[in-house]
Amino acid sequence: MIKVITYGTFDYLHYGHIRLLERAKALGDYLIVGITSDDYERKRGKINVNQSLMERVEAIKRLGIADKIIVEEYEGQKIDDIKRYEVNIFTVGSDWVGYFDYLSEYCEVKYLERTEGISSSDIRTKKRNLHVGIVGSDPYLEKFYSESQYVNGLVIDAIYRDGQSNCLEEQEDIRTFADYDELLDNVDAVYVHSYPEAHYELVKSALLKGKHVLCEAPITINKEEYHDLKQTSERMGCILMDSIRTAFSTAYERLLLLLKSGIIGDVKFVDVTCTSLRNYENKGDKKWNSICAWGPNAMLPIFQILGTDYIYKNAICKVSDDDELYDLFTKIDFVYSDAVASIKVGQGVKAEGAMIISGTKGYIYVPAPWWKTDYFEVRFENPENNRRYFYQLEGEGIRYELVAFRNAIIFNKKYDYIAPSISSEFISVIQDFYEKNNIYYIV
Ligand code: C2G
Repeated sequence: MIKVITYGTFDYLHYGHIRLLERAKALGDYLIVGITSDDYERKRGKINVNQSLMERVEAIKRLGIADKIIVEEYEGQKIDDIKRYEVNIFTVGSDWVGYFDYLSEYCEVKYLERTEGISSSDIRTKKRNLHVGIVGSDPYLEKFYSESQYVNGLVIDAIYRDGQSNCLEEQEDIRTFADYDELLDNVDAVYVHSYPEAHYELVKSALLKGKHVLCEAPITINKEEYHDLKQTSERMGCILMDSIRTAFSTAYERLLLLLKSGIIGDVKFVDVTCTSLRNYENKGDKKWNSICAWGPNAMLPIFQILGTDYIYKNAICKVSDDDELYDLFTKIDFVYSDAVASIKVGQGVKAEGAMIISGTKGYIYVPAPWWKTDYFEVRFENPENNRRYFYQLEGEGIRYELVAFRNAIIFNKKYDYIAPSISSEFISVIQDFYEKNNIYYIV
């Protein structure tokens, strides 16, 4: 018996895949098909796969060509599989010529002509190419736009600048709109950066026109306005999503899962610091103060780990001399019935941007800049038991955030990376800052 093995993603199975599988089967008597797991896809940079592993397995199963289906989960697994299943021939399409020559040490390697004119990414893009507009003037939008190039099925092709910068001006495929309503008439969705005080009106206008919204957190600086926007998004059947890249980083997601497994026991203390020295080149532009620029990101792990039912908070702010609503630095302690948490955020002060989560059995240390980390350590009293975790994070998590936004729109997924109750609590804390409720000011 001649055993043949081949691997693939097989997203939206098409005739290019089927022709490959038919020719692979014809090379021998028994065909093993390895389908890449969702996790391994993301690890190897394929972030646009729309169908789940099970959907892709089912599609291959229904073809009836494969004698055995396996899941490819890690780098190097092909060698293990070839040995384990005593494979005679490895085959793959010609777009991979040369890439798998190393396998010839274990079996024959054959590259089969790729079928031209069809690909999963074309199918994904044709299925739905969302036109997205961006609102704002911050230099960050350059990075946001470049990251969007990695995402199938979504194109940023419109901008409304609300400040004095000329960001993205050199991008020919981005149309500049002087009127926000006109931009909304030409897109399916918007990414609102702008600045916090302007968010409510910008988001409301978009939702009322049936546009989906990804908004740089905080979505508003007033709890009642936030609930109004959430109700409007429900009524209009639109997605309203917080933009906090950390929520879409694999390392951060896995850290939360490890905590839930009890790896460090009961969490008793969470200490989070986020700072960056921002100088505003365009003086006319509205500024993001510290509590808005970093507050949601810093509060995210605290509310996701300990919840939002803290007994009280103690906030200390150092505001700038010429603008009492611009906090250079804010420290907030959240006191729970059986735990305490602390955030330190600053746009005018530099500190070590680490996160430490302390438990009754050990603690988790996330080095700076924790908010875009690909690495963390679980540490115990006996250092020999310490564990280190690494998860690739491309582009600070922006592309994963855009994939989640696109999928939420296309598949009408209600899966909230950030629960509305948590968004609402960020905003409540920020509203207290603006309304000077229970805030101690260092003058
Ligand atoms: N293929 C093809 N013609 C196409 C598209 C794909 O022959 N028009 C082949 C690919 O060359 C590959 C298989 O079909 O052999 C599956 O393609 P994909 O699902 O795109 O996955 P890919 O990542 O290319 O698979 O580690 C090996 C890779 O997983 C190979």
